[in-house]
Amino acid sequence: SAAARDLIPLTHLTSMELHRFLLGLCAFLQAYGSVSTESTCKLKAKFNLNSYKDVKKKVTVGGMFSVHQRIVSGTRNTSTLPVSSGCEGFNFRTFRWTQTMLFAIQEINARKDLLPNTDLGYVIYDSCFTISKAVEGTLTYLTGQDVAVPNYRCGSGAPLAALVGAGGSDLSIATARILGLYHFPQVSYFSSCSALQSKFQFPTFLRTIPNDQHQSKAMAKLVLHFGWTWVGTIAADDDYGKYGIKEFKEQVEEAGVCISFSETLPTVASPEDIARVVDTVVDSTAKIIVVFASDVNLNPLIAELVRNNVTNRTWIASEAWVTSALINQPGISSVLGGTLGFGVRRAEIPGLQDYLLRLDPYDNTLTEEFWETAFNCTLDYAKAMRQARLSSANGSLSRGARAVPEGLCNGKEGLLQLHNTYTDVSQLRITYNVYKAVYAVANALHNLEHCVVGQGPFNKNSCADISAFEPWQLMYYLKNVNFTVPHTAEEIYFDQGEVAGYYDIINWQFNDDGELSYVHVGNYTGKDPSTAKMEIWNSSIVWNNGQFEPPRSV
Ligand code: TCR
Repeated sequence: SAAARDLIPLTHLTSMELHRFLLGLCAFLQAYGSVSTESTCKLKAKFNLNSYKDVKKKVTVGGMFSVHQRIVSGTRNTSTLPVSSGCEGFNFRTFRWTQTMLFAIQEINARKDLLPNTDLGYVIYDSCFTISKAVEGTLTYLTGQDVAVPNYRCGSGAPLAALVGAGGSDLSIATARILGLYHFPQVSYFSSCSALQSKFQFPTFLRTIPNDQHQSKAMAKLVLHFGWTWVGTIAADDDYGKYGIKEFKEQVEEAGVCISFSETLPTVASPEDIARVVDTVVDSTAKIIVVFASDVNLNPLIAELVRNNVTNRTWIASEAWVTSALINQPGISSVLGGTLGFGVRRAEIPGLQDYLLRLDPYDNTLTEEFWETAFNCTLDYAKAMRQARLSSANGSLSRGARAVPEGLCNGKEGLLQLHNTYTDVSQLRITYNVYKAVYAVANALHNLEHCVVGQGPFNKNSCADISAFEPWQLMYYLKNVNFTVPHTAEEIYFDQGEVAGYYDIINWQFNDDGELSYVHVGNYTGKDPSTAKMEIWNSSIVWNNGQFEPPRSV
């Protein structure tokens, strides 16, 4: 119908359409009062209350992370006041990323040589892997209120610096459109989709994760390196998979490689979809299969391949599943041994693990939820009492059980012994991107603060004022930032908002007990594709079935 055709997803709007939409929304909200939002997903704005608090300037940095996996599907009741939906499914890995942002801010605030006269505060939103939540968070952030009204900010609060976020590319595409309208910089640590490279559509978007174009080129180079001429491809049915595999195909076809099959994996795959892909893989003579998909989408397929014992294939993994704990399940060794894949740069961040372990469970609602989920307990005495009463036979409890009801935790439980993804700092890749993103913002602010009067970059050589700058002024500094990351000495600068494409080449090697280790067998560096360099240590690679000779493609 016509009405259904008019419904365009927010991510598909052009900036102009979005601007009109937001102005309309703004007028509407102002005229009618607004929908109340329950801001459960927002971490409070915080500053270091140190002794300098009176002399130091303050700037707030925004962060957006998908700490929860989804929103709660509420009832669509239109007879009561609508509230913003809550989120569920706590994710320990993304929670580690939020804490890394706080760690970086703390580190920067303690430094005397970086932003010495300014204290960074933060406000963090949970985008819950959902576009509507990401948009809501962005509007709330821009307006500085719990209610999202664009173009309207009240309160004397510290100026906003930039948004670090928002998670996956679909979320960043939505938030970057809104932030772009207000010339507001966004630095992403996770959104790698090549669609985000358009400066026309996303003028204020920058990222510390390489554009996936580099990865597609790296995959193509790998295929050509081993002389494979007959390959199959599997891509997730989302922007990540579709753009990634499209560029890979363009690259290899140009070089004369033939594609045996190209399958897409639906995001919500039915058993029939999975069976179809398995059949394709089994029926094809291609022995090399390139997969561009996230671990969540790929997992059901892997399980089915294992069930059908589809061995003797070499898998080429994209960054989204190459070191995934989700894929690494018992029984995969015969299917996935010898996999080669690409991981974004890994780093050690000294002090981070200590910081993660020092987490105060009572700090805010997210830390509380983290603790209760991790230890499967409740921090709330009254709640524990209620539950204990409910589960006891006659509703009465012994004195001991009343003092410490079962299921109560005290916040002193040992985090390290838990072996939780949150405290696992062995593969800091995206975490390191978060760290770099915060440092990029801090360095840009530092340069803004240290602008020499009369030699500034703005109108009539003027400077911006750190306590009242405009977002576009910070954008100037972010675009031109050039710094070395502490501890790793990596040099970071943006070229059209992009960083250089660097990847570790990772080989999956299983020992006799079926334990998997990710062995670093090479590197790919591509500032621009023409000067791209791939280094690969052939002798360190163990191929599938434990062989040392590379497979042939047919
Ligand atoms: N950027 C992807 C999503 C993604 C992902 C992952 C998902 C990346 N790495 C690892 C799951 C696991 C890289 C995006 O949407 O831009």
